[in-house]
Amino acid sequence: MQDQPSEIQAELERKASDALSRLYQADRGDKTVAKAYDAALDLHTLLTRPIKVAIGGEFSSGKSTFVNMLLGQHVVDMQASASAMPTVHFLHGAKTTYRTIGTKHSQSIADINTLREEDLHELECLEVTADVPFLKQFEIFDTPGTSDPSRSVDQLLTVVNQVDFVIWCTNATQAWRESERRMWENLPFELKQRSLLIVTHVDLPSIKPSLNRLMKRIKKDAAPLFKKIIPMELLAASSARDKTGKVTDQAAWEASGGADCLEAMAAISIEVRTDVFQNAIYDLENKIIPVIENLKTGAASFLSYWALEFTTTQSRLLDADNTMILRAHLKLIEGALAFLDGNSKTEAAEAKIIIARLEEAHDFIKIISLQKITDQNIQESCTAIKQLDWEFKNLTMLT
Ligand SMILES: Nc1nc2c(ncn2[C@@H]2O[C@H](COP(=O)(O)OP(=O)(O)OP(=O)(O)O)[C@@H](O)[C@H]2O)c(=O)[nH]1
Ligand SMILES: [Mg+2]
Repeated sequence: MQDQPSEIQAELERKASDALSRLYQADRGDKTVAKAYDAALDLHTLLTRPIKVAIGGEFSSGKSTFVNMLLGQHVVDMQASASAMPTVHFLHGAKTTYRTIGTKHSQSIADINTLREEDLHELECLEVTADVPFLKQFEIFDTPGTSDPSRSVDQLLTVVNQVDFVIWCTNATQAWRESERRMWENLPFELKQRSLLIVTHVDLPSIKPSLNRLMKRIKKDAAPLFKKIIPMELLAASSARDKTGKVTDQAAWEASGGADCLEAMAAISIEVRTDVFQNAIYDLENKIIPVIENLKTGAASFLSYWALEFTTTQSRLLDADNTMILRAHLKLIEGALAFLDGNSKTEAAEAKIIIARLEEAHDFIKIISLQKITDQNIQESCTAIKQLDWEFKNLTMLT
């Protein structure tokens, strides 16, 4: 049976992760290893990055309501009028932060309500990070209304080059107007083929009785221009899930179009990634795995690894405090042991001696770290590390 794209994705992700940890422990002072490590890192990022989606549509078509529905909460609570808002770029972060991106400079903002409307007008974008699970999968660009005359350049056109697909919101009360069709015409063909058309406000009493007829008309005009067209009751979809995105009212979630919409977004996200599979497989087979299979073993590669890590640690510790010094020394030794574990397949005689010395020094520093920390025992730890370095540089004397 043919593997599903989601299974291929999981398998590639696992292989990229494995390769990354093997190469991380290897001697990255070696140019071939460093190159393979960078390739594995790029590959891992490519396979796991969030899919980027822009939300477009005319003035007041429900774009921001749709974004809040996806996020499960209002992340941007502003007093400024909607027409003054620039594009808002939502991405995942450990906490909520705001950053204004202007044509000339960017800056972090503690309280977005200190931004005046004229400041907002000058911005290219307002970047918002939030700890919302949905944002780990999708980055969102909420663009301001495209027929808003106060904005000279259509904001959607400025972000389309950065996104994987677009979700266009059209208001059911005047759905899929000629002005929308003309705007949509300007977008790249491939992007449109992956994009969704969301018909909002279908819960309104003026729309509900004739919804079937309306959808038939929209499908006739717009079906060839989108991947899928989905009618949505945005307010009902918002209240059908909790803050974490968990569905609390399944019937309402399905009836509102929320379930269809998220399913379609997940399918597009797989499709976008499928496009990188072939390159990913090629990179793994040609640039990464052969390097891993040829990783050098024994003392020579260890000594080059140690020299790099020792110098880096020493320079990092120049202004460090005492507890940091002890922790860094232990980490240096633990890293060296992990390196040998991953690379000394042949159990070279030197490797045995090196491992014994590393373990001895580790025990010694560990004991110090459990005592009351004084300048004197920090000094002893430094001496032990320097002694190790001297011994490794003069390894032939040891063997
Ligand atoms: N009844 C109903 N109201 C909706 C729906 N979607 C949005 N609204 C309302 O429509 C109004 C405009 O929605 P917004 O989300 O601000 O529209 P927008 O496209 O972001 O507007 P701009 O950014 O100013 O272009 C708000 O009052 C929403 O509450 C819907 O599906 N049903
Ligand atoms: Mg809006």
